[in-house]
Amino acid sequence: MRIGICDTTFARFDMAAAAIDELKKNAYDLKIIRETVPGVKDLPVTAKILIEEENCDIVMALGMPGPMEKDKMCAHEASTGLINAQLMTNTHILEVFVHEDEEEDPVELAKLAENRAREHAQNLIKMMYHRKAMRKEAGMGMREGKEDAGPL
Ligand code: RDL
Ligand code: RDL
Repeated sequence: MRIGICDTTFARFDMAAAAIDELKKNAYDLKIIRETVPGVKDLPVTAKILIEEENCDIVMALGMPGPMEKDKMCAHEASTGLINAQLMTNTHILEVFVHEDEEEDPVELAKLAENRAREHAQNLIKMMYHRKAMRKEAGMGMREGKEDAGPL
């Protein structure tokens, strides 16, 4: 399995390191190809290149939109680009974004970034290796990085 990881220098936490650590803990036969770009809007083409030129089976795109209105616009544009790249390549790109204003306290923001990266990495493992385990969680109100909402 070839797993692409793309992340940004804009982010204030090394989410890719957390994701890679979690992936390596949960699977042994994977090759990780990592690319770092300046910001979230640079992620879609990087993810597409990882799929088409580096033959990645799945990609994680990790980024941190800032707190300003223009940052949120950037994040939405990046998201749209990531969805387009998935549709163009018929390949999943897991978007792992942590908005800088999700937590006020930098310590809490770091914890959220670490946990969300790790939990999306666990999702990737389930999607690629244990599809039945993911199906078992259908409708369970799963969330990444914070506590699950849970089923109704
Ligand atoms: O292509 C170069 C940049 O335009 C690109 O890296 C942008 O994603 C950078 N960027 C912004 O220009 C911005 O206004 C980012 C943010 N906000 C942001 O909140 N988070 C980013 N990049 O990762
Ligand atoms: O690609 C991995 C995730 O980015 C993707 O599964 C998102 O759809 C997850 N997600 C959010 O990131 C979010 O901010 C979801 C919601 N909100 C939501 O409200 N409902 C979801 N997913 O099903």
